[in-house]
Amino acid sequence: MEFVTYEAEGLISIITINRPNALNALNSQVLEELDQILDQIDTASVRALILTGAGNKSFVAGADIAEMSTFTKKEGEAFGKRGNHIFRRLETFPPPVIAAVNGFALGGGCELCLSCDIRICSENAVFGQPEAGLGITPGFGGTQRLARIIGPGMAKQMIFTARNIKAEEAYRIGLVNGVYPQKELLLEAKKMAKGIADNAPIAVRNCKKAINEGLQVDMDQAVAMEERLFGDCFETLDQKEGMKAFLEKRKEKTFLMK
Ligand code: CO8
Repeated sequence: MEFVTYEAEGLISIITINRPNALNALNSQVLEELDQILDQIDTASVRALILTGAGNKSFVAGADIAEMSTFTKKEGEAFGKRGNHIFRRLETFPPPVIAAVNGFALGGGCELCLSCDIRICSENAVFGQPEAGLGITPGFGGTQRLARIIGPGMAKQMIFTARNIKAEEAYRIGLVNGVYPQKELLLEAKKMAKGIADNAPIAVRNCKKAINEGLQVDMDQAVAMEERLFGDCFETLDQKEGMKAFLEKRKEKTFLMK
């Protein structure tokens, strides 16, 4: 692939958007390659995924403005649909996804990190939804996910004003979980991924599902869903192993995803 790379490191995998000449902007080809990478990942052998951008300036500086500039209504809607489909795949991807935001996360780039489970960033990261200044709305889920993550008031402020915010502000409003020096960012993402990978994968995936799907329904339905996913874990070998290790006062555990 030309613009997206994939590396596996044990139970952790890293996807890198690699189009540095355009600050990793998302054109149709980048989106297609991202979709193909998700197809190719063997979810049985990956316990946590990290998504980042190549270089130390930009995570993703948005959807490709040059490509979008001549779109018709129909093409605009189709491009939005394509991006939404891929971002939704990422959001519902079975293993958790950590966005390691290493610079600009603007427009579609901000939306890309919003579709990940967890966001951490480098000190030079900049977040924003500049679309209103370009004469469009966010089109890869930004109006929906930003409001759910940082609340509608702050999301509306960011989207209506099209003002970019720096890492510290992103941290203060809960858009990212941590801010690190650029050279430590990937290391921190890997540490977090390892912390996830050490736990029982069926349980972790059920937690992801319970949180994501529970937020879309009322509390009665949400707790009923949690009960099912909780019940699902019993009789797995990993539940036996996790509880046995506790009772035996044993720190080392082997989770087989069975
Ligand atoms: N699209 C295309 N090319 C880009 C983009 C982009 N989003 N961002 C940067 N580039 C290119 C520049 O054109 C430039 O190319 P060249 O060297 O050939 O001129 C190269 O990357 C380097 O960029 P700059 O020279 O501008 O670098 P600076 O350090 O001066 O500035 C900025 C960095 C501030 C990030 C600046 O590049 C910028 O403002 N970029 C655009 C950011 C933006 O507005 N992003 C939002 C785009 S809209 C969007 O994402 C909508 C998503 C939903 C789509 C739904 C479809 C229906």
